[in-house]
Amino acid sequence: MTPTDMKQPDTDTGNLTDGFHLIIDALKLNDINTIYNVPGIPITDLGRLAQGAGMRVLSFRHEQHAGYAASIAGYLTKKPGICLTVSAPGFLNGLTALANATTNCFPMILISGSSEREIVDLQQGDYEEMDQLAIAKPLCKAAYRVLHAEDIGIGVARAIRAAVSGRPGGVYLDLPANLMGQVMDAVEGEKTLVKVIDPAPASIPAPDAVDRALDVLKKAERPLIILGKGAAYAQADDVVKAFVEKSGIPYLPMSMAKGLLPDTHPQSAAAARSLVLKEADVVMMVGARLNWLLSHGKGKTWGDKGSKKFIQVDIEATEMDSNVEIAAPLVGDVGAVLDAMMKAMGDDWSKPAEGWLNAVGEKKQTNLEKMAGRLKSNAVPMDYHGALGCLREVINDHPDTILVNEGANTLDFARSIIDIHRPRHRLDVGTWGVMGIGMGTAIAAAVETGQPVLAVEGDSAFGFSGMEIETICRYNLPVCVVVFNNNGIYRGVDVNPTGGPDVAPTVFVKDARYDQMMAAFGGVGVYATTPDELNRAVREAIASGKPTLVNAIIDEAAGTESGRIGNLNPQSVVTKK
Ligand code: OXT
Ligand code: ADP
Ligand code: MG
Repeated sequence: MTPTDMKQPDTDTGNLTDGFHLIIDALKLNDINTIYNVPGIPITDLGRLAQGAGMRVLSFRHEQHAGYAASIAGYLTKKPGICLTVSAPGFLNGLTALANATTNCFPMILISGSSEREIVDLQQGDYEEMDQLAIAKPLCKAAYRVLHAEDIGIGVARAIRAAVSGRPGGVYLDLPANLMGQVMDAVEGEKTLVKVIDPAPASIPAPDAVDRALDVLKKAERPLIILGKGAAYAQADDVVKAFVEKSGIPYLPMSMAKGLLPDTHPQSAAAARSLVLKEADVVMMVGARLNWLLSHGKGKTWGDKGSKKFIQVDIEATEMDSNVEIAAPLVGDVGAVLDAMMKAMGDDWSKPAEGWLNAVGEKKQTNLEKMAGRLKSNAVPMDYHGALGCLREVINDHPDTILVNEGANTLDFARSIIDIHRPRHRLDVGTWGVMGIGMGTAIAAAVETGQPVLAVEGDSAFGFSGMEIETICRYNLPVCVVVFNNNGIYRGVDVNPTGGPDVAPTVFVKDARYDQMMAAFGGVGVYATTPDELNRAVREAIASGKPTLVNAIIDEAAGTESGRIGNLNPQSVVTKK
């Protein structure tokens, strides 16, 4: 059915509207113009009518990827990304992405159609029966259900405000099937819509908190700034750069904060990570949490217990003291806080002592030199350094390209090897280290920014969302996927110790032709065995903007267990005879 031959609800008369139209009008009124979805009962017509009303409606092959796309759209735009699903199974497929959005502080709204309340609540076995609201609640920031057409405007407004205000996150909006068809007077309906005024009100730090933080920072002998993806999300790029440069303090970017200042910036301490974490005496966290990625702010990564003071800038007050004592909490928006700090610093701010800057510089130089030699590797089959060395040059030459990255070795090597030059140009597995974000993230990055996208994917990681390359081809998006094909998870060399017919649990089909998958959907598929072939294929993809998949053959023995986080694997101590 096309929008033209669909039964147009009585809105043709101009007097009536219905749930479908009110939902679309409520979103559009709030400048939300893109929906990431998988169609089906009861939301198929919602997608059709939304497209008919001028919205961009992108259909995926699986809701999880529509959800990841919506969440990254939210991260990139500061407006909630919308994922639309059918009831029970579709809703559950979208839920991983909703929970991931909440964990990563990305604003998104999962809108799911649902079955009839009267039947669900009596557990009478409705089509796709499930109490979706109850299931969503613990996994998101807020969850709402709308039962009456006249409440759609308020429901959408509440969802938007909950997603973007304060610490952003995932919101669930439950829309039962019979809501869509409810009819009401069009003029009255329009009056029920709500334009959300100032959805994320500015959050300004208290002046005494600024003075306290400045006091701590002034006394530092070996200060360090850590920039996290909250700082990138804030889109206060100029203020962040000005503050870092005025302070003269070395900074460490968390993975998705790379590019907030270009990775080539002289104050970047990325290549001196272990030294700065251990040696710094005052650490200023800016939109970053002291979670597992920072060893919870304690232990041997951080040197002697009690030897450090933390300043923390975060929009969420309860983040303070979550792992260690925060000597100077600065609760507020990154932009507002750093602006206030700069004003308070005045014109006579003294930069950190030479001794500290030199120590950081020397460590950095040693690591950069160590790396530089390995990046020239021309080994065939390729090792990670040889393959990533050439992708690093491609990004240096095309700094507007957005890098999407997942895998284990593929992730960890790419993070340190590929320099990022622009804010929000590196999107990855985030706080959970979740595999499967790849294609959804790449699609949303291309759709929301119009920039070329390079997705560097482990072969396992790619498999989680690989079918979405059809979506990439269908919408003709400028996405180049490079699959680092090492025949498995971490490595392709494990063997079944019993000698039985099954391969080891981490091993895939050898020499799989991922490139032919892309060709099957009309995209460009390239099989690359050398850094030269890889380099050429990716440059051509960026120049042409055509959907491309490069199957990059990597030495199956080159990786290590879990990349750089192998220490998190529990080890069996029992030897069975
Ligand atoms: O200072 P030192 O000397 O220590 O050196 C550091 C830096 O200073 C230096 N450095 C540099 N040197 C020179 N030049 C430059 N530019 C430079 N930059 C840095 O390098 C070192 C290291 O620096 P780094 O990387 O910054 O520091 P480090 O110590 O690594 O940082 C610690 C962490 C924790 C911050 C960092 O490691 C990190 O961010 N890690 C994230 C890890 C992560 O999230 N991993 C993904 C999960 S792994 C696992 O769970 C996987 N699964 C299971 C699974 C998952 N995840 N999800 C789902 C839904 N289901 C299952 C699976 C299935 S991975 C996986 C698939 C894997 O197989 P693939 O085929 O996809 O991938 P391959 O492994 O390639 O086969
Ligand atoms: P990373 O993984 O890069 O270290 P995290 O996701 O752990 O980053 O932390 C991001 C933090 O940024 C969260 O605690 C979140 O509350 C905070 N945050 C998000 N947006 C803002 C903002 N505009 N201003 C200040 N803090 C923010
Ligand atoms: Mg692999």
